[in-house]
Amino acid sequence: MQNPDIARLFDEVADLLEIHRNAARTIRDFPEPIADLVRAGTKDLTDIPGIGDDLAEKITDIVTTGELPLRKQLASKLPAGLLDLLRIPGLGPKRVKLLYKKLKVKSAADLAKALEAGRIQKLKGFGPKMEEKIRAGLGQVHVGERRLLLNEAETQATAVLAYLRAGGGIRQIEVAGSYRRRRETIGDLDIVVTPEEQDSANAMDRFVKYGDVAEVISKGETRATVKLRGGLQVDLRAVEPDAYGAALLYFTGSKAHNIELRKIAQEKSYKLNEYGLFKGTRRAAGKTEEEIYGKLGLDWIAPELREARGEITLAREHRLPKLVELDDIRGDLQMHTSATDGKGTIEDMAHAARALGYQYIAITDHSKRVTMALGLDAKRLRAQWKAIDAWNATSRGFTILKSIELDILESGKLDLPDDVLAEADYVVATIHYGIDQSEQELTRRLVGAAEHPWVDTIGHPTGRLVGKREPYHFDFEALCRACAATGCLLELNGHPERMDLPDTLAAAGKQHGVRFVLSTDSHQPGNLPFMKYAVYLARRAGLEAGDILNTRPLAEFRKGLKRAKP
Ligand code: DGT
Ligand code: CA
Ligand code: CA
Ligand code: ZN
Repeated sequence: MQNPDIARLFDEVADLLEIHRNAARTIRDFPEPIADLVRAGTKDLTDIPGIGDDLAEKITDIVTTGELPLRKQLASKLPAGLLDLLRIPGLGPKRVKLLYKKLKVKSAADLAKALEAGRIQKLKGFGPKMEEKIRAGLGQVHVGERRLLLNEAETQATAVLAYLRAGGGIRQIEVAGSYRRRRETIGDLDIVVTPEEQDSANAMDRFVKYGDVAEVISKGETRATVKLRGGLQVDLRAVEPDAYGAALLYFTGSKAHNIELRKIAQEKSYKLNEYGLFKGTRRAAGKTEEEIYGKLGLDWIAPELREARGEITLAREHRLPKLVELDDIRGDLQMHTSATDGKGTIEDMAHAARALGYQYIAITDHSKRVTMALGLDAKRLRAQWKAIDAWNATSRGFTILKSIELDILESGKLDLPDDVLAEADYVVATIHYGIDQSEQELTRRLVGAAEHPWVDTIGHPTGRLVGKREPYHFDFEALCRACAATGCLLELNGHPERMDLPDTLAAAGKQHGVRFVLSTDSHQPGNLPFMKYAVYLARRAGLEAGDILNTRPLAEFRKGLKRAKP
């Protein structure tokens, strides 16, 4: 046996494991709880595209035993802390392995010690810049405390709520906390319930028997806390109907918002807590949030705005924005097809978008620089546009916009020539490469693209990946000024892994007079409902329908694009 033969076996193991990465995606994107299908036994899992016999068997194992033997076997060969290290931005499998082999770094704590002692930068292939990055990464990632993405939390919350409701005896129930504020990550779920007839003990009993509970942390008459199998903590608190609004308000937070409210209450010689708004011992309000805000002289504030960023002043002056809603959205402006790294045809995407009630979509496959995704060159792009023309010619009341997710190259040049871009209906320009360039270079690339006559929108403008990669360093104000001056739009990418622009930057963009589009960055038809996350993001930024161009009917949308301007 020759070296290449031995090597090939390792390559194959790596490839076979990579298949599990695809399986993870398929399962994550699957619209129904797969565990229910396994338990019901009515559906053959291998009917699901991307799931074969082997994966079906593994999924069944996981659902029935809670563990995957293959994972256990692989994990048993390495210290448990290594998986935590992989979550630190800047550290991939290669670097983690080096740290382990050379410095015996087995955990985040070991890594911090090695940084302290200056041993990291002496390691071959690391250097001071890398050390800096790892230090920053260690600071952001609270190792051991994994925050869920909003869509993951939503899956868990929906299932728990359905379970509790099915038990009956519930008058009102809602998930409060960061989940209700629609933050992009969720630490734990805080559920507030009003049982019928003061029957809170029953609700607690049922709660701790929920099938996915791994551990009951505490259980009393009116509150209980459990940890689910995946590690998510869920708190349930039962309150009487007269305190429901007060409890919901308190547990929705944010803490900073609550503190401001309590101060206002004190100024009006009230006391505000989770049981109500009190004057002495008399409860002046508590049943609903509206009446509590009202007694404090405030309009009701949407949970997405409760971050103590000026919303209370606006509520007092009756100047709160009329936040955009999902129903306002008439089209989706970023999605991929099987021509590049997506999993549906143009027709599949259009069909699914139409079912959501949209009037238009843009098909934005990658341009050629993104070789990993088989990005389109001018020839393939024009062929795709021809197919789109043909499709549009036969469809009524729905339009596919000819578009492209155009790479802004490392040099600042665009990935396709102007004559091609001029033929598009809509162009969204994005950065995927050279993200470690200097602040000046990145700013120049983004501003240059925003000023280009055929670029309508800057897509996922900061490049952040939630919990994995911080926004890259560039002058966001400069980009906003360029967008405001040229009419270039900024995208709010609602893909739960991106959520880009972040809410605070979107709010800052609005102050600069920038307008936005909302998109999902869908990679298959089943991703199109991600639009709600883009809407949540926009709402957290205080955006109204008028700030967002794809709330407009198609003709107005087209007129609002930079390319339509004289
Ligand atoms: P998370 O779970 O980390 O994503 O964020 P939250 O906002 O859900 O925070 P959590 O679960 O610790 O608490 C839920 C809400 O309860 C929080 O948003 C406000 C309220 N709360 C918790 N602790 C305090 C506190 O010490 N003071 C006040 N005023 N409110 C609190
Ligand atoms: Ca929480
Ligand atoms: Ca909590
Ligand atoms: Zn992209």
